[in-house]
Amino acid sequence: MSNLPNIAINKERLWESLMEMAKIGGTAKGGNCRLALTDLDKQGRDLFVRWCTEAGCTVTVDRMGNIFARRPGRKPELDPVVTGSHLDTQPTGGKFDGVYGVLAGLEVIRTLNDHGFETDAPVEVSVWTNEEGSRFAPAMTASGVFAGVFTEDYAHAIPDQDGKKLGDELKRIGYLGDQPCGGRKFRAFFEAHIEQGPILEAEKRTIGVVKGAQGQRWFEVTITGQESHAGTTPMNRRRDALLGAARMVDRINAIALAHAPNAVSTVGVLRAMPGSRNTIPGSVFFTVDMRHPEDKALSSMAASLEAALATVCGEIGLKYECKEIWYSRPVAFDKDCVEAVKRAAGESGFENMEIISGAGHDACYISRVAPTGMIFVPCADGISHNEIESATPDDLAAGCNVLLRAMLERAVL
Ligand code: HGY
Ligand code: MN
Ligand code: MN
Repeated sequence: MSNLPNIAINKERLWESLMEMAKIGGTAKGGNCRLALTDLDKQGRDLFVRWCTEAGCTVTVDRMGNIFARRPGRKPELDPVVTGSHLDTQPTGGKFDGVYGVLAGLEVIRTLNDHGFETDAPVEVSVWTNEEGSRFAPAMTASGVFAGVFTEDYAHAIPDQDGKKLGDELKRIGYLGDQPCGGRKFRAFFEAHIEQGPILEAEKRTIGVVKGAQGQRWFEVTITGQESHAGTTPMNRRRDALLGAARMVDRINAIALAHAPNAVSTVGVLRAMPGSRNTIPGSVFFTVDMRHPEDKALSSMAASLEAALATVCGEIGLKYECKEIWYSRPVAFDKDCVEAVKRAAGESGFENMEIISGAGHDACYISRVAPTGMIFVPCADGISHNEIESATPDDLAAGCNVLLRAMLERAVL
């Protein structure tokens, strides 16, 4: 489109904003820990709101704590072109997962301001509450409420492991907004994010044109045996819940391998009770995260999990309870948005390739209620959800320039 301005973002300013935000919840190893709705999350949100207000945006907050910073366009009656991501992190997260998409959106606004460029449609940058699902499970909760996947009551009632409820924590940090969550149309939604995997780096591409994201199923399993004395209980009389859980960890790994090459499965949390070195564990709680790009394969993995639990617990005389707490189906993004990202990358001269996201993102749920696309940039060694997560200023700027172009294509009539 020839009527688009030939403007570029400010690479240094984007990097400085990322490093400034990274000071909030910064860890000794150079990562970030800003768990959802903690005081540190509040500090990150407050800094973002201050920056957006300084950039002349009107900021609103909805009842799930989602933040929307709006830059007016010539035609306020048009639905906004929206970008954004999340500010909450994993406990040992990095400086870029989520934050990059939020601050790339702010950089788009700052760049438009620098050039005094007025779009036709309004432009908004959003922050989605509890994308990670680490403190409050499941993930992508607030974008899920916005898309009508979860009710607000369900989301507000989610407890963390200390029993604190998501809705109460929203109120405590002052981000229980007055706007209803959802029911608002977007002209388009674009999310910029680090790939969090090794493909772009291995293929030496700067931009990932994200066609969609794989499906996920999350389970919580409790295996119950019998606590008894580690010294006096003969091996053939034990009902050792941790032995059952240990065998299940290996089986869960084998289920992914049996659905190769695209399946992945992870046991991320495992708690053995009572947790005393000379008492045989009577109960073990663990989480299961299973993912696959095809729904059928994901269902087959879930069925294999159930079968393995019955076999393993039968062998050792244990009981089990397996609860599926989340199912997020595989997602295909809007073809026009995918093409807009590809065009923007090509016209900007960046080596790019189509890719399916291994990670979940707020864009996955927003794609249910708005035309949605995503832009990936590489991260070093494909490492993420790790304090050493890193990306280069050049790649981050490239992704932000592609975001600017893709958004302008939708915001300028
Ligand atoms: O787990 C995920 O895919 C995302 O990082 N929340
Ligand atoms: Mn993320
Ligand atoms: Mn993440």
